[in-house]
Amino acid sequence: MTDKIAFITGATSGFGRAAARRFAEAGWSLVLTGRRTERLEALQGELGVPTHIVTLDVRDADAVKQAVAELPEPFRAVTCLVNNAGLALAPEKAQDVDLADWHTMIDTNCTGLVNVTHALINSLIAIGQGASIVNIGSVAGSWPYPGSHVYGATKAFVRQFSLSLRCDLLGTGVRVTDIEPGMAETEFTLVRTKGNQAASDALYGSTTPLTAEDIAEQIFYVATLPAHININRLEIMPTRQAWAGFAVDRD
Ligand code: NDP
Ligand code: 8X3
Repeated sequence: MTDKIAFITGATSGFGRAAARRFAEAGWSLVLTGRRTERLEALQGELGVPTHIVTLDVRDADAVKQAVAELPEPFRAVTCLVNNAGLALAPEKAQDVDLADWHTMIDTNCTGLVNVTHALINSLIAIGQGASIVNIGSVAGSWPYPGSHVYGATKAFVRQFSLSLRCDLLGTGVRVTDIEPGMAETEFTLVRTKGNQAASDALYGSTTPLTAEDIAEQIFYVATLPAHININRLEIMPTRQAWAGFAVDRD
């Protein structure tokens, strides 16, 4: 075991899986969670560092609490929590969505994230200097666009929760960062469109999106800075992405 342990939610795909590989490359021990057990097992098999896997739905507060309470002794002193598990659904306009999809985003991106934070916050404080919480927000938390509605709102929650946590954790040594990526090619759009591979390919095609590895590098960077440095927010876009102008309804 090393003295550095990262606890990563949503490690079965995208940013979370790439972050697991990045921390493993640097010799960190890992606690990896997600709902797809077979993917967690496959990742555990490839990493070559001490890795504890837990099949976990972050929406289930009791299961989250139990998973943390039952961490094997060598994995208990978590140094870095990466709150990455999340999703967007319902890319259509607000007036056309299923309410259940809004609830799923709030339950996962907001409630799930606070469930895991609450379960680990006191052990992170016990570590103190050098410990960190890295939350995965989004550009959607700051910049509105059609079809973002509740997704963007959940990421605004992640941003403000991150900043507010900084205030409460002042003096404990625990750092908090909100990483806010723009367009990145992962399974994100496949999930958002409920399995439409053509839509995902169209979004990421003919341009140069961020990769999961790009964001993993930033997660690792903020978690391994000298202990006296806290990056509060880190907004990252592909060079080939920017904002559109204001939309105007005309006669
Ligand atoms: P992926 O769909 O590739 O990965 C999402 C991960 O979240 C999966 O590992 C999934 O695991 C996990 N997850 C989803 N719901 C739950 C749940 N209820 N309980 C536990 N784990 C869950 O997408 P990304 O890697 O792109 O997304 C990671 C984060 O990055 C999300 O928070 C997303 O909002 C954010 N983001 C993504 C951007 C992008 O353009 N890709 C840009 C900005 C932010 P499993 O299904 O096995 O549970
Ligand atoms: C995901 C990035 O631009 O689809 O958070 O909202 S975007």
